[in-house]
Amino acid sequence: MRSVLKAHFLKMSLNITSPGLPQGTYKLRPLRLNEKPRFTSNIFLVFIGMMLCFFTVTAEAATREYWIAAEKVEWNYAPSGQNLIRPNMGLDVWGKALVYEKYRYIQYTDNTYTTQVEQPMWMGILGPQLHAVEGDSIKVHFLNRADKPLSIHVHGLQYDEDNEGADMKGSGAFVKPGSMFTYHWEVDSDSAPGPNDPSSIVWLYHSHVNAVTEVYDGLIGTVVVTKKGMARASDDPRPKDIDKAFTTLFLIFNENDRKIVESGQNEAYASPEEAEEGNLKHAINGFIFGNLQGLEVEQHDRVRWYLIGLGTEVDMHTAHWHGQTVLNAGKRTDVVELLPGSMVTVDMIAKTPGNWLYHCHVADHITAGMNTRWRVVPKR
Ligand SMILES: [Cu+2]
Repeated sequence: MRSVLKAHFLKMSLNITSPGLPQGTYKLRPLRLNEKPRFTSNIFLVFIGMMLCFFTVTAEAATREYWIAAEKVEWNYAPSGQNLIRPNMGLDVWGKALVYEKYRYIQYTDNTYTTQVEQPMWMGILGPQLHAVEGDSIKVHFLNRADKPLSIHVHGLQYDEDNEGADMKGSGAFVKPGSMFTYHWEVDSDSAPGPNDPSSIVWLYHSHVNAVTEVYDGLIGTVVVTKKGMARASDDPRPKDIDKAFTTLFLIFNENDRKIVESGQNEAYASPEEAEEGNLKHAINGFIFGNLQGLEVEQHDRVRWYLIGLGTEVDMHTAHWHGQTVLNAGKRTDVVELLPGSMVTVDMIAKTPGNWLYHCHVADHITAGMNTRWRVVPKR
């Protein structure tokens, strides 16, 4: 992750907003009746006050800049080739084809689009997670390196029609192969955590030229907005009151009609019905049957989970943690409901060490592999 700040503003404001007055109590002296108010000095003080306000506001707002390309990739739903939850049951029909031709959003360090920003393993097929603090702006320089027009449509942030990335409104809604578009989004108080939210919340972004197809393509990512005053530092917009955060997407990727990469572990399907089912990948972050790895925390860590649901009418998911409860908008639970388009942020403090199941609680989805594990290790 890389974010660019208007550093010169920050520096200036830090100097000005640190008046260096000694600590103590200051009393305002009322004017005596016959005393003439000292307008010059009062106006000067008001001016200084306004300048302080102006620079304080400016200091808190940053422009976070990101470089993202859409690219065609080969995606493997179970890189281990195994059912890591119930090994003796195998991958069933869902293992007959594992590698498909897909698309992803990939983050680069700068406008040369040469050095990829590494993502943790557990993010899987998700595009980069963008971060901002309430009051910030986000600029995304989007390069379409794929073979069809694509876009980025963001949920929850503020934008004008040119930056909607959808509905055929301007060039940002239809970025042709080989072309670029820079999206400008504002992160105001209507995009920030509300009264019942924790210190940060998650928003979704996805391609929206043909939204249905492009979500199944894999063109999905997230934005996390931190409440004003809750960021770790001016150059680190992540919330300061948590130790670790994970983002998990519950989506049944419909791979019917998509190209199965021949080099994958594919076998012939026995029937069209079997093919139909086998091409429905019941995935968490694009992995099935425990192949999503790396959800690991230390005991007593304050952990935030950003949950996303997408898909169609079969995508009624219920994310369930073993070994732990979460706080969802002030309510205690260990199951969170997700419908297509859902964005939910919940918190836990990791309590009991163990290698715990984390799965969708819908019976059909358990059978089809929408499960993995999260691990709590003793404090090092
Ligand atoms: Cu489910």
